[in-house]
Amino acid sequence: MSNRIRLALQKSGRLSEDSFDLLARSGIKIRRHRDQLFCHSENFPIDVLLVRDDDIPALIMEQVCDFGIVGLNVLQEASLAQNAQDFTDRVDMIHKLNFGFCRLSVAVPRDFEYKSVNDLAHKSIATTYPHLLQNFLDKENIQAKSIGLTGSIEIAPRLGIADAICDLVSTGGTLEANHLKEVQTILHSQALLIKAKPALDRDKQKTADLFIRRIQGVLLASESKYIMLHAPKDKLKQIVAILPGVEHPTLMTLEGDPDKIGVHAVCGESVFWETLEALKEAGASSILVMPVEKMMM
Ligand code: PRT
Ligand code: ZN
Repeated sequence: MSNRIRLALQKSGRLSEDSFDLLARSGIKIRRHRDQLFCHSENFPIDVLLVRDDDIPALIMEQVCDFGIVGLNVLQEASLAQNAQDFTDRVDMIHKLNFGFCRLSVAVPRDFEYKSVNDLAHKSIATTYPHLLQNFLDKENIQAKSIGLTGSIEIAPRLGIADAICDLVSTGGTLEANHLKEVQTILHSQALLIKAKPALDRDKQKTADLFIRRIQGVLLASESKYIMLHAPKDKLKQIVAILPGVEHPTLMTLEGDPDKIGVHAVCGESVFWETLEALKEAGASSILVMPVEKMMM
């Protein structure tokens, strides 16, 4: 019985590079060839299927692949397009991945006088996300016409095809260039690691657990910082309380300086300049903050 698991990734697009980068940071080497749909890792029992992002939820649902990386926007649209219960029975969301950030928003021409969502009543809205849009309109109790388009949504109002659009936005540059303004956010999205829910056989499950631990380790490490400082003994409690996300710091005696103590800790949250200033204010000195490369709890 093979212990190899199969991962579906976007072949080429906004999620591809970050997805491969995440695998590389997890120590998983993948040799990619141009135009190849299937590639293998030499140092981890994983095979990668390269597809369009829209196909990834179905590949997981049908257990063609064990894992996938896809935007929440695509996942939720797919879920609403199916029987939602059936979908949640078959697809598990494992982790947010901290890349592919965007939002699904309604935008209208700049001269459209928009005061509230009620202004969308009886309007036509062009989108590639008809289910997410309809779900939003239903919740808001708005009757509007959804027009399904597959690309270049942002030019629909200028062509007279629709009054408004519902599309992904990240910087807002595309809306700006097309004289549109964002008026309503429907969904905040980022890339997710998803998994087929049904149980795997024992050997594959071992690989799957190892894979998830690797990904978690990378995410944990990228959010964490290692901090070292010297603290006056009588200020120790106060200084440790300032360290973000630290429960059990390591304390060390300092040779030749009996009034101070060395503090080493992994901060599970961001360490800002303001944190360093607060530490200094509280009496800390020789403060050093370093990135964490790998982590396993
Ligand atoms: O060929 P395939 O189907 O795989 O790719 P695709 O063209 O459908 O998707 P792709 O590569 O454009 O996006 C893949 C995923 O990246 C999306 O499903 C989102 O989860 C995520 N993502 C993040 C984005 C954006 N940011 C984004 N800005 N997807 C699309 N856009 C587009 C948006 O549609 C609009 O045209 O970028 C434009 C707006 O960008 P700004 O920066 O001008 O606001
Ligand atoms: Zn797509």
